[in-house]
Amino acid sequence: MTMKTDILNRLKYSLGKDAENASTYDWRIALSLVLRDQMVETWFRSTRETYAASPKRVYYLSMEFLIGRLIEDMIANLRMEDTVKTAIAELGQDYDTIVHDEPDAALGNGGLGRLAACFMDSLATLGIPAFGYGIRYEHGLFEQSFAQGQQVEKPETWLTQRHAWEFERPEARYRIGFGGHVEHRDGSARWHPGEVVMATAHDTPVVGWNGDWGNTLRLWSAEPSKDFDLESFNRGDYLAAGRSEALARTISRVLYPDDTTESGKELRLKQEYFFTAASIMDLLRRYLADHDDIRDLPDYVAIQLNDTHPAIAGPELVRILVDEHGLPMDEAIPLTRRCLAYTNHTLLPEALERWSEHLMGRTLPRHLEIIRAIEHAHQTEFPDSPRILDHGDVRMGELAFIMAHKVNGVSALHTELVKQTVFADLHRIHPDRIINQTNGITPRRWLYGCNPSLRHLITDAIGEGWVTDLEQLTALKDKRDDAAFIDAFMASKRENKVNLSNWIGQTMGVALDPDAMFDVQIKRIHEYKRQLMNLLETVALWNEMRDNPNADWTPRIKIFGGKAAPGYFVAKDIIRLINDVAQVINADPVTGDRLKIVYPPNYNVTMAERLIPAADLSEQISTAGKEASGTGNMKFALNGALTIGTLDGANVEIRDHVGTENFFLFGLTAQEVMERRTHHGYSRAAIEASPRLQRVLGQIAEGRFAPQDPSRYHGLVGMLYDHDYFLVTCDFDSYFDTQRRADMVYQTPENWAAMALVNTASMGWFSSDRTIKGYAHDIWGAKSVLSA
Ligand code: T68
Repeated sequence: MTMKTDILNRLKYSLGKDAENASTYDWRIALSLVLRDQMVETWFRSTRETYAASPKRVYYLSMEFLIGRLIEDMIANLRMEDTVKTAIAELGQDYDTIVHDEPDAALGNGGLGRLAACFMDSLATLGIPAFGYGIRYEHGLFEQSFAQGQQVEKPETWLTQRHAWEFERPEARYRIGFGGHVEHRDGSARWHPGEVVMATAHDTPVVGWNGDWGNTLRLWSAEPSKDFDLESFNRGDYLAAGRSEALARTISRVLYPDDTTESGKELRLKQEYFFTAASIMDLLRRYLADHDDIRDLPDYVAIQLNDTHPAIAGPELVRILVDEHGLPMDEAIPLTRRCLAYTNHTLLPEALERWSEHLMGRTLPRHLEIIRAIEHAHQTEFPDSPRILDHGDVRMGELAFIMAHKVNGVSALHTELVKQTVFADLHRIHPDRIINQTNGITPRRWLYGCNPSLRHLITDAIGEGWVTDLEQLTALKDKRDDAAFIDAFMASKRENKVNLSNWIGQTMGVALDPDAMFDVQIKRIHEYKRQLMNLLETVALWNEMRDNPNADWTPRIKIFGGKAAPGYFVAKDIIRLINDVAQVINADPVTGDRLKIVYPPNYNVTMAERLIPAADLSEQISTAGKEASGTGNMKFALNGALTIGTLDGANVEIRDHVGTENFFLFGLTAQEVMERRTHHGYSRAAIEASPRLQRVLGQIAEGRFAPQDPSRYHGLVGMLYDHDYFLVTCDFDSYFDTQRRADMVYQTPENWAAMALVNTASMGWFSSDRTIKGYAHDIWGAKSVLSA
């Protein structure tokens, strides 16, 4: 009753619309504002309790927060689903239409950004006082479409609509300096920046389960500083004034579509410093408001660096402590270290950030001096230490490591490899610093929200406690021999597959058989993730179906989703090849409904929420040793898909939890991969040993899938023969055979379903609540204020 009135009031007083001429957009914003009002109550209460308890606060610094839509999250966390649905129906509107009107907040590239979003959800649900700090990009990750099979990028424009969730905070504004010079006098230093940009805060409340606790996601946007502008303006140089204004705004204009390749752009360094400096000033202001001694900072402040992107936080905090609070350098460095911790997300050498000393000196002259001081102090204590400054570059990984009291990897295997490879020498010097925190996913979005049919089934069987205590899913293991439950479990999956088929039919015009195996690979397109191997296997299967059309083939729908970084040409070739092959195979009457490839464009969080609940088979097939963790792998298994995967990243731990008999394992191990690379001509040898693979590569090379342009894929095929760095060729046969094993199991649906159920039942440990408890205990020393 009041919900309905509240929505109408918001429509009238906040949007100036009446119900007669309100659009879907108007209804959505009105509803969002009503929900936001509800959250504010929680939020204020949490803030009051935090101030009263004066606990240690967590600050999660991340260049990326890949949030997706918020409306259903908010409705679920506030437990208002029934109320909202009733009100919307009474208002004569369609709930799904309104909910689906919200654009994704795509302020991230992939796993790293999505992890940050899951962590925010868990921090709020656990009642740990925390801020997420990042950048309010005007344009998030580009929009992808396909033209003749090729990826086309368009700017993404989520902010052209009103972002109903946020509060602008004009009072939280900071001056961020760049360039200029450093003045040294009487043993102290003063930085005089040559350029100043303003950082303005925009707050989105993040409310945990049941509305019990609310934290803040504070995103900074860049604006010109008034006085700076005025100077040129007063000189009558209006163009210069406009230029500096545009330059300032550029800093928060776009998200780098980087995903693991470093662009080395000056703007990127400026973005990193911009949001890090604003965040540090903000947290220091909060600290100093009720503490006198800056030396107690580590007792109240834990700063987590999500990868090296905010690693300039080390030198920045040291700078403030030394230049503004007068601490000696040898006190400021260890004090800073006690506040900072660093999460590593990759071993790929090309993804480890380095900045030239020249660029660093030009952009952040005082920070370069401090980095030299940090280097000097560390080198004095540990003469054999690897260097931060190396061949004229500042290595951000080494800087982050040396300035952090804990460094963590994101899966057990990844952490071991971090110790053995990228940071082997630093690990010898600091043997207690590297620890593991295996990634997790929030069950609120990745089961409760995205899979209503399974949610209801589970809650009817074991109650609702699993939503905040995911290990309770273990109770479902008792149901694996319960025929009625298995039937219901299969019916839930089928319902999701029918929904997905309808959507694919409507949006892509491809008809899918919901009884076929839905085999899904969704993630960024990258050579190490080996979408190419999946595609080659598809072509091989197609060949064999055509050779033997009357055999009892298990029907398959191969679903791909993902974007390639705009400058990553090999990845873009792979996208084009998938689309070319899809055209040929989907038109083949011999294979017909038994084999289809679909690649819906513009994969994002919302699409993942559609695809994951409908998946039977989850493709986690990276070259062992390359995927730091993966988190999609967890989402699929939680939603009852079986995994076909290598011993890489968190796959290893997923397999341990679900049982080796419920996981389709194939391929070389990380050790074997390293060893195989030392063999001369390993890929050519692998191809020669596999007639099946030879045939597929022959077809692609002779233009079977691009008849108008037969040489289109010569480069790609040639690469597999000559420098197949990611060992697609070496793992191909083992992958193909394992796929046929999956086919066999799928032929007996109850067996498949029982295995899938054990997967769901075994995934409790992969909740991001468990991950966050690990960080809180092992790294931050932070506690829940809720349970206190
Ligand atoms: C991912 N990294 C890992 N990076 O690849 C994945 N990089 O295995 C892991 O599960 C996930 O992090 C969470 O730990 C990324 O997503 C990026 O997106 C990225 C962005 C900019 C620069 C470098």
